[in-house]
Amino acid sequence: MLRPQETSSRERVGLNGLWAFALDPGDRGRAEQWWRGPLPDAVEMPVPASFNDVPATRDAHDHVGDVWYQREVRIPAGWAGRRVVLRFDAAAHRAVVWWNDVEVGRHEGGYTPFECDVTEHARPGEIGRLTVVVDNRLEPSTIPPGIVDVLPDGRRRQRYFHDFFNYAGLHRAVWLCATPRSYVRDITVTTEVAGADARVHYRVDVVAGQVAEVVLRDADGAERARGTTAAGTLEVPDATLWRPGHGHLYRLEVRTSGDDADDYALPVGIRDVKVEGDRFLINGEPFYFRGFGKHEDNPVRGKGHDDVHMVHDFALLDWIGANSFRTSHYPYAEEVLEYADRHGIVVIDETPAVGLNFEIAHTLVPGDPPHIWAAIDDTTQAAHLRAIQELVARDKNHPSVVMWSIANEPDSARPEARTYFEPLVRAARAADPSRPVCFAQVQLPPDKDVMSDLFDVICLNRYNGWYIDTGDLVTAERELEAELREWVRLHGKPIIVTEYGADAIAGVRSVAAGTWTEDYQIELLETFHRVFDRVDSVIGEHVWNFADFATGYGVNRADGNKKGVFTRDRRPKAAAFALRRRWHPKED
Ligand code: BDP
Repeated sequence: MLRPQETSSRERVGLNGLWAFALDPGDRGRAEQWWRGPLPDAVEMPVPASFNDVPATRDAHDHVGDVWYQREVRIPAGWAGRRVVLRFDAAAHRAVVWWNDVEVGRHEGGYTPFECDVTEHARPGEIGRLTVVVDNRLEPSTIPPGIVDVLPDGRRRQRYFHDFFNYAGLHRAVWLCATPRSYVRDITVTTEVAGADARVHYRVDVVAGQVAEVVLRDADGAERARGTTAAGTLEVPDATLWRPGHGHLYRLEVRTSGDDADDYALPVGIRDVKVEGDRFLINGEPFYFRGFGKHEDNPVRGKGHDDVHMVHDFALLDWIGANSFRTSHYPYAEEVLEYADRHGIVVIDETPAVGLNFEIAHTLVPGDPPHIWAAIDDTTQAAHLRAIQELVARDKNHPSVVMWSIANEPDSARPEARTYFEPLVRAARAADPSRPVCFAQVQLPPDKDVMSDLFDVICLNRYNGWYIDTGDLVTAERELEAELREWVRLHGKPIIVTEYGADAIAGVRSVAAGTWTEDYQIELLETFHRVFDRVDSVIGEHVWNFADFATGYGVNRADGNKKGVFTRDRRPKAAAFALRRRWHPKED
């Protein structure tokens, strides 16, 4: 699905700002048809933002179920005869949308966009009432999965098996867009590097019309290649490549034919990605991943996208010398990928399939969650498949995205895991044959894992010295090295350690380096680094985590997860300086 754009044929109006908002703990809204009039007892809620922490009440923070958003929208008078759609960049996790009294769309999956076509309902020049109900419940059949318990007093309690807070709501931008009736629905671009030259393969999907021309321009606007068909290959002699640290972008301008022609411009980075033996090649050059698993997480706004925080995070990545990150554990806002494209930051793009793991479920939630492979069924797998397809459909054209991670820490030891994942890996490859596919593997010895051979790169989340051999970095170093060498022996594939780290409370220091201190965090990272430097097949290190982040309640979490090398408000812990010395060896 293409991002909304302003072009000669397209307009977009941002619907961000303050909306009317109501929690619906008693499930009254759907029964009473709240979309038919003003929301009862509404408060004001900023969009985009996760709703949970804005009102400063426990009820909002812990709410489980529906919340309602509403605002008035004027359709510009000049939009007569145009196709008009509402575009939600995300609604976590399930949404239904009404324009006045008419339902115009619904979507499940909290981190991918959807459109509602209101052409037939919205009259140019008139004001309409836009109502959205967003349900934040996670069930065994959703991605990510969860369980909702109904307590004896009638309240609901949400359990989930992932270690970040279940922020929800309209936490990304909402748009009102106009296109011609005949319009460009989708563009797919893949690029191939051949020596100094390159090929740009493209495919344009037009609704009720035809492609007139496709023009590839360089950053200075100069035309580099041209086509006149809906699909084809553009030859680009002496191409300037997109590469890590250099986000060079071309523009693919697509125009349709006819009086009411559409026009769309897609940024294109020319690069190719391959796995060869135990190397990860970008444009034929071995690439070493330095960076983090991140989260979209900030005080008050939760997962609400914000350009200020985004640009600041990228500035800190630059300061520390990171060249890459993983969108753990869900697709991030499209603005983030566009920024990474422009600045040459490499991204491992992850689906929201996190928490498909019984062992971890046990440590994260009170009570006894059902065995994961018993609770998870074809419906979950179908939701997971949709999550993969929607991720690829949204992000396939971003040069920064070099690999798909289709899950984080699923239980990969039981035979059911292989049966469940095999078709999903096939589907990911079918959706995008141009990128490697991986999953982030939970701490599990290589001989116990039943599915890593299906994937291109071995991605390991390792907590030696933290969850395992806590406090004993001598054993951690020995065991980690032995394990990595076993992975090399069994698979011969490149290895990225996609998570390693220790919780550290900022300001807690110790000469004896106890757990939870800033000093132990550094020692643990350095222990891992010594091992990485000895094992040649390790081609990447992603520290867990970039910054401290909010989690659900838990006795092993102190106001959230503290494995950040920055605090939640982005102040560096001592580990940040240590990483900077490793990743920027020539600077102080
Ligand atoms: C890993 C998870 C990550 C957690 C991390 C931790 O992938 O989401 O936050 O452990 O426990 O298991 O800090």
